[in-house]
Amino acid sequence: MVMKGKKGVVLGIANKKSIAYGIAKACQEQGAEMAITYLNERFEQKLAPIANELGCNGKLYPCDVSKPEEIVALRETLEKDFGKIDFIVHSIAFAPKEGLSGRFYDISKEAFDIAMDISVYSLIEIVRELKPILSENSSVLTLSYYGGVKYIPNYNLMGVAKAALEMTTKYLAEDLGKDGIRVNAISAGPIKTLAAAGIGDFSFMLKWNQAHAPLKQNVTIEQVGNSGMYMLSDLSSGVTGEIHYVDAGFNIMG
Ligand code: 0WD
Repeated sequence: MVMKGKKGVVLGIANKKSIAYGIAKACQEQGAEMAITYLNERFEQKLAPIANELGCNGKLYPCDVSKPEEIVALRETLEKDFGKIDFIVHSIAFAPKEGLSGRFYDISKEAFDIAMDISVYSLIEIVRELKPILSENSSVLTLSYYGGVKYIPNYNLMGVAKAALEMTTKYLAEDLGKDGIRVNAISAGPIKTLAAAGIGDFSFMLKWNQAHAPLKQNVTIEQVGNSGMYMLSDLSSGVTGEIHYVDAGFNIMG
């Protein structure tokens, strides 16, 4: 029970296929206590049974990261519930559809700003707002993808956002290390989720990854969940600023 006594918050569960659900489940199985958040009322009802299953005990809160006041409200609620928390999972990304297929040079400034705001800036804002309630031995985890390092067909705008997110992880790790806060990212292989459905020809990405990855498989949310749990636990106490690949080895291939 490596997460026994750990308390935290998980942002980015849309349903039971979400990567964040895999991470939350692994943490719960290892003894963690947590709150989870939902984007808007459309997700609230769907998430109620999931929150129950994860043992959240009613700790299911709204948090649309594009609304700063909802992040502030989340801190106040978490402080009442837990006092201090030990981990944050940021498993959130969004880009308007026009940024996820077609010609890259057609991307509008508006789409670019939205993608960077929700997928990158939100990590900085969440960490800053929740910092007063982060314990001195806490861990923050975000989710990236290889399309932020190399060209991947149709990943387009999200590739630029993931590149920014990976550097944000490193600069945050340096800045917060002195406060005992670790910040890491998992770069997961492609997984069929709601967010993935927005990416043009995603099924080709899955086939390509499976065919070319050393392990000849696509990863599951259980595999990403277990690695995420390690990053949030004291087992990884010497690790920060790391982009850890959980992709069946795909990234090593030439
Ligand atoms: O292949 C994949 N699925 C991979 C995903 C490979 C590698 C990385 N990732 C990343 C994604 O880019 C994202 O950062 O993992 C993270 C989680 O994505 P997911 O689990 O694939 O997708 P999903 O289950 O859809 O959860 C992402 C959620 C949103 O779901 P929808 O489908 O409604 O966009 O992010 C949340 C929302 O629940 N989200 C927000 N949460 C708060 N405020 C916001 C927002 N403004 N926008 C989206």
